[in-house]
Amino acid sequence: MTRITLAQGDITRQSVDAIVNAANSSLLGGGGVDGAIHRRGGPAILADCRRLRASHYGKGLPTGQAVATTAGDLDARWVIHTVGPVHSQSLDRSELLASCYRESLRRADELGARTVAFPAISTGIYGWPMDDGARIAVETVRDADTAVEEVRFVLFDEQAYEAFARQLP
Ligand code: AR6
Repeated sequence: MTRITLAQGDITRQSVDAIVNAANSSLLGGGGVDGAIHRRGGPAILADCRRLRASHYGKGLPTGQAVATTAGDLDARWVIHTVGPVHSQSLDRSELLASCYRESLRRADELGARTVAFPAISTGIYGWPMDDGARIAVETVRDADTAVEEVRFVLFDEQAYEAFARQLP
């Protein structure tokens, strides 16, 4: 059974085996969580990302997939980068958002990570409504077949924290 816990604050301050990054397919950095992770984690993360682009992911990491790098100077062993979908009013991209959580946990299992911190993927720059993003995140982790012992959702502000809290019993 995976324990789901919530924390409010900056995900780059967490001590866990793996920190999940809400990246973009370039894997070369950006704003939001991605910017914060590269800033605090230092250049080793970007160096690993560049190696991935030069080898397996020449065209970038597709939406809904996940890949791991070093965590550099963060208090974690790995960063798992995943690319959330941009929210759309006309298309239902929920399955791609669910896939981010599922694929990140699959990578965590490959690595042997037991504690994993997730941000609320796609709910920032990518525009996903927080309540729906929280529902998809919690349902997907609850249904996942994983050896991860703790999934910690790290929410930046109180509104996000409350949205996730409403999804838990
Ligand atoms: N710790 C925890 N949560 C955070 C932090 C932090 N340090 N910073 C922001 N959030 P976003 P996305 C929250 O925009 O929507 C980047 O440019 C934020 O309030 O980081 O998946 C990438 O390179 C929001 O609730 O990710 C992509 O281009 C959530 O984390 C694009 O943004 C996700 O916001 C990805 O957009």
